[in-house]
Amino acid sequence: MQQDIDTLERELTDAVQAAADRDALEAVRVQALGRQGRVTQLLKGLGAMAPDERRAAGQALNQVKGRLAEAIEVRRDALEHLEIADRLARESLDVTLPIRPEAEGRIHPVSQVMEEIFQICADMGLEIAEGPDIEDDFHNFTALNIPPEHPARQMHDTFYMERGEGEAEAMLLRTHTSPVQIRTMLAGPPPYRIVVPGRTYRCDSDQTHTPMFHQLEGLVIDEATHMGHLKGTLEAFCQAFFEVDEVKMRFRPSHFPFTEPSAEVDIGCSREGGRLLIGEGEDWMEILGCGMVHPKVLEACGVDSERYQGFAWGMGIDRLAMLKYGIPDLRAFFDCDLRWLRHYGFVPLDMPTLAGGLSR
Ligand code: 2NL
Repeated sequence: MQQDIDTLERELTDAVQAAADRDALEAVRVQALGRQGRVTQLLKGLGAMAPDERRAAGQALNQVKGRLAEAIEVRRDALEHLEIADRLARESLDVTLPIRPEAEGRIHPVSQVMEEIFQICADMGLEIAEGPDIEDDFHNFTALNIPPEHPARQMHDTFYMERGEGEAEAMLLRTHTSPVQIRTMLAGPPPYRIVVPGRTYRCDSDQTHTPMFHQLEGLVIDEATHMGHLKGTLEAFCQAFFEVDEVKMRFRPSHFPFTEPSAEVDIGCSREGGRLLIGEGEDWMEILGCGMVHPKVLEACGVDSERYQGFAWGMGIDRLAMLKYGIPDLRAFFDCDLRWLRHYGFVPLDMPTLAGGLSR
């Protein structure tokens, strides 16, 4: 009996040492000490023995059981350490390797300029508002003091949708982003401080016009907002956008149905040596239109024009992108030509921030 027990202990101890991982070790433990295990079976067999034999064998078996349990415990610890050491070796990083190659994709100049404008406008406390591309006549024209017979409706070269069944009038593709300001004013009480970026559509196509283009408009309405605020806001905007300390500006009287008085804004520039320099010089370049919001527009939106007043402006984002980044042809903007995008596009991770520099 004693010899059998010795042999069993040696066999099982060897199996414990040979277990290559924790699953194998667990299998050995079940095989030795589990309910059907070999040591357990022997312990169960003690009852059939003579009392003397039983005591000796019982003692020996219990000692073997204790030593095996201990050996399993020790082996489990060792295996755990081995696994950790193995993972550390496998998962080590060589921090001296070069970073991944630069991303292939590029940010479109229109997206870049929009992002730059958002940074500037957010810093001025303006909120971004958006609305639908497909509009109705009221939001696109009537509420903006452009009545049905107004020549501006023709000037705008509007794309009309087909009139749907049961619809009193045809829907249209918005010709400017102003309907979003109308919707904002109709949705709640003043004050309003918003900028509205988005796609706009006019049936027009040549070197400086595409049927779809991008606009940004702004609207600031409060009780004491005046033309000085308009000039200051636009001057600060232009300095930030063109990233210059001083920018020469000129406000020329103009006319829009939705503002009174109205102005067009030119910035100083020079075109010496074929290079366009913005902010200074003897030439002028028109960049936006603006004015004090017409009382009729406020009233159409349920805003008391005796108490509230303010300014609005509008500018073409595509044109701003051309000016700032020296891109000559507007039509190439929407050709989806990857070679063009690689040349004029921006690296995705170089996002514009005021603190980091808009375009570096
Ligand atoms: C331009 C001129 C302008 C506005 C847009 C506006 C909007 C509302 C009320 C009053 Cl809801 N005005 N927008 C005002 C003046 C000029 O755009 O040349 N855009 C490219």
